[in-house]
Amino acid sequence: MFHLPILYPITDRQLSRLTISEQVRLLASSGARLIQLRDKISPPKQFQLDTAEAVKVAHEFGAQIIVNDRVDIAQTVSAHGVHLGQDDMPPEAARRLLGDHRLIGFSTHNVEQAVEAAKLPVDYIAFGPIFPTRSKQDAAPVVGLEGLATIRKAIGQKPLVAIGGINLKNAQQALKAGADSVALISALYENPNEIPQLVSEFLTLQRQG
Ligand code: 3NM
Repeated sequence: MFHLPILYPITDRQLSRLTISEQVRLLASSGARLIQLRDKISPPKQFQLDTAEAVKVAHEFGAQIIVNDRVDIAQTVSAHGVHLGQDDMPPEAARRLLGDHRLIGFSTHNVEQAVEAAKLPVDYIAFGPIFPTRSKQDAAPVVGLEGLATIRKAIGQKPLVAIGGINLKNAQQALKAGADSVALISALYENPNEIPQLVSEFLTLQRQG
């Protein structure tokens, strides 16, 4: 089974005011091992170019890259995998395209979706938003730490990422409630100079399971 690193940073061009590869360099050189490239604004051509560059940077540091939404882009840049939402290409179809050696992550927002996801050919399940978030425009209702604990029980051993409003103050609680990993956007990018320090602090968190 895929082993999720405890920290799962996601890029954000607006919040960080950095290019995708600048973000990846800062994150990977500070110890992040798995990074999701997310860019809801750039046209596909730009995202493709940025992603190709970011994959090269990640390789320098031995970090793995997951591409948000775009199975085709993940494939052409030989990313480690793709992260899909409920309205993206279904995971079974993505698995047929990507084969068994690439990672597929899948977003879920309630118990039904998570239980369904656990039966799909996905390597990890993301669940959220755990807390209120301003980084996703069409975020589902907040599920809370209780919701997270329920999902942990419902999906057995499947690798689980908590997402939405996670920061240094509440990350340990999310891990205690059963997450294997915490996904972060806004907690990382208030001040790009602080990214290395923040990554180090998040990396001191302890998995509970
Ligand atoms: N997905 P922040 S919440 C990208 O609930 C994303 O699936 C979510 O950003 C989900 O760490 C979210 O700034 C935004 O709250 C996470």
